[in-house]
Amino acid sequence: MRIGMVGYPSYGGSGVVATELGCQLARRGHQVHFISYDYPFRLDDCRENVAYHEVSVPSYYLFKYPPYLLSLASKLLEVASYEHLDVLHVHYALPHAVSAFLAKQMHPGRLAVVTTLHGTDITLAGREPSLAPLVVLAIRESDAVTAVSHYLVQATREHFPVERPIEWVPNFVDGDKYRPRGDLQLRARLGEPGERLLLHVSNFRPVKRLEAVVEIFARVQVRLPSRLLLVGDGPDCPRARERAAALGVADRVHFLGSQERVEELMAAADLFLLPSREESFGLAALEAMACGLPVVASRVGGLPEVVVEGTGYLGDPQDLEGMARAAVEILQDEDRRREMGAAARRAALERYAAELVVPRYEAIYARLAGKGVA
Ligand code: GMT
Repeated sequence: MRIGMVGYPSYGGSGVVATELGCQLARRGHQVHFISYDYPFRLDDCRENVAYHEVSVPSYYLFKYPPYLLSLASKLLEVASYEHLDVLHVHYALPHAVSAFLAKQMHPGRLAVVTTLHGTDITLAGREPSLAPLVVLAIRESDAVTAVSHYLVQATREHFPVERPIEWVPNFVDGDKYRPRGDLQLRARLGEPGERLLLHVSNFRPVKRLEAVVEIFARVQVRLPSRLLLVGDGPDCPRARERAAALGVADRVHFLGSQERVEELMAAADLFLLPSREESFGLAALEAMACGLPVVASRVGGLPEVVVEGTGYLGDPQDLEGMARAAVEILQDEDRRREMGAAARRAALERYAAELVVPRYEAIYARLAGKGVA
């Protein structure tokens, strides 16, 4: 099939899913057209059957704000028409699904639109009164709507009561790429022998509670020699640095910035921390699990669907001491930590392996094309 794939190109869960899904589909022989304002993060890993179409936004003296939503809509129309797309798959409701709706209105034939809801488009940004009606429009007018966890299906139904099915298609992980590696050289570069390595990967937004990550680590490192690796970047970076300094752990907290080969860092670490305030799924936790890491996280949103019994610990987001205690318990018994890590990989692949999930998207595309919507 010929598939248009729209997502945020930068560091962030929904963009990663869009790119990884496009690559998986391309490997399965589909023609995938990525459409965005920048070259998608992680797209370097796949080249065959893939094209990238850049959206440029005109500047004009009356445009105080660049009209990205409109430029994206025009680009979607162009790519859909000239590349004869069978389906357009947009990730994150705002503004992508709204642009897709406009493209569909302008398209001379029929253009099938699949919208995947990722989380904050429903739970945070999408609830802004100025934006909520557009989320309703996106949900109502897409030909298929999917959400990445049962929690998000439910949250969407509760907050946007639109009469239409919302299908559960969870996020997925490539178990060949995200796997335990035993890379002792990398491990030796990251910490001293005998030290435990705690890892957090995110876009450092307030919802991730980066300061809580540092606080948990500060409590762990007084009980066990350890280091904290922070991968990613975002607005909460300076505050986390300040917190680390205030807690006297700055020399043990390493800000590694955005990393292309995050799977290698995951495989070299011992435990993954994700004490988020809100998390519709927790893709980074899933990837860490596939690399054989136990996860200590908040019991919020869709995380209990991912971090299941025996693969880590889920605590009250406010109970940082509880999360620190759980991390120490896991880290101080290496046999138990390894067992949990192995269970985490098994759990990740049993439910969320790419081979299980990607065909579900293909089935949706085929269904829409078959219905004559495409
Ligand atoms: O919070 C992020 O990491 C960014 C955000 C996004 O849309 O880019 O992530 C959301 O989508 C991810 C992929 O489906 C989910 O794994 C994250 O749980 C979700 N984030 C939140 O719900 C806060």
